[in-house]
Amino acid sequence: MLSAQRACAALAARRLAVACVSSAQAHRLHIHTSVSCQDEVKLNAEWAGLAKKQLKGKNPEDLIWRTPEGLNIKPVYTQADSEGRADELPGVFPYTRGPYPTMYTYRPWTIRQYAGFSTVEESNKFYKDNIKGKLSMWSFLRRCSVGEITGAMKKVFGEHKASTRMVSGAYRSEFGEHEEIALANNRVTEFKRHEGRNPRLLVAKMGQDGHDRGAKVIATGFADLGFDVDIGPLFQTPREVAQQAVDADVHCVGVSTLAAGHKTLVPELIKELRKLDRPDILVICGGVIPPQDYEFLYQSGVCAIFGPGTRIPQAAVEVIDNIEKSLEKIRQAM
Ligand code: B12
Repeated sequence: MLSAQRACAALAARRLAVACVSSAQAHRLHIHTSVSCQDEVKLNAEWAGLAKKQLKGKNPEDLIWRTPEGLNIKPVYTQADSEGRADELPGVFPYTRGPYPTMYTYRPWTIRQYAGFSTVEESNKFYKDNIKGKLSMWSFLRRCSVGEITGAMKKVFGEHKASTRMVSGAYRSEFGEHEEIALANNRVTEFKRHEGRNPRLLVAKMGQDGHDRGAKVIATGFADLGFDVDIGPLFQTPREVAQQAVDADVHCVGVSTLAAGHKTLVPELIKELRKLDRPDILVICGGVIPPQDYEFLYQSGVCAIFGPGTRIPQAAVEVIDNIEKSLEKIRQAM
């Protein structure tokens, strides 16, 4: 992993000079003339000769990267690539270099702000530092994986810590008084009468999945219905989640998963709970999980799965059903 990170950083650094010079051209060429230039990818002959030598005979054309959108990204751009094309400026029609003349000079990107990760100021600082640290987006052009890039950036900037605050009452006040809510509430009250405490849920995010809205919505909604809810930080390992679940003595861990890590991380979590001698702690999943993976998760020990559009009161009742069934089984086995 460490060597992969180093390789990622080194590759990005090595390529930075070339990429920076060529990026504006690449951007223009590929966005502006996307389809027409698809099949005429010509490498600079002199560079190709040098590269071939350095690559010990391998074909430099193998370094042309075809993006998922079907664009060919060359390893090196020269002036010849912009021959016959207008020398465009940002803020000038057709705006291929941005709609405002100074947009990217003092406000590089605001993606992180858009994504709710930080303020505009923090986002810009992040990207400026990022570029200074030579761990920029160009790593993507070198086909580094998200994991490698994340690892390399983490070494320089530390890890993003998202707030795990819940907004109490927000769900209920939005939903209003409704039969479904009353039913779920009654079930929680009944549960407490029977078990001596509220049903307790740990909402967890594992791996590199930063989609935290669903987790927050679920945590807030379940808490409003009377559950005791713990919410874990982003980027936990299965072992950390299992430990937190055991420490908090929850009835159930609710994994929110939207970045395709479910088939690895969820079975791992179940294993860790067993290792900690708490196989009785239930595991449920929610988020964007392809339906064809549901059976795999059930076979791994997950007891319920909730996809996009989940109605929270119904999910809460289903979770209580599962917890009650499991507690009953344990009692019968004693
Ligand atoms: C917003 C969003 C983002 C934002 C996230 C901001 C944030 N702070 O959360 C940003 C822009 C950062 C982002 C980035 C990425 N995203 Co995105 N993103 C989305 C999007 C559009 C909406 C997700 C969302 O917030 N929904 C609203 C919440 C409330 O809904 P929900 O999470 O589904 O939760 C509901 C249910 O699923 C369920 N639920 C969820 N969790 C739990 C847990 C429990 C216990 C229970 C009971 C129920 C439950 O209940 C909730 C209420 O109904 C989805 C597409 C989509 N329509 O789902 C793509 C999507 C999730 N993203 C996707 C991808 C690929 C990415 C990136 C990898 C893109 C990239 N190449 O960089 C990155 C990953 C970054 C990372 N490290 O995770 C893919 C994932 C594909 C997959 N699963 O295989 C999706 C599905 C888009 C797509 N169709 O391709 N993304």
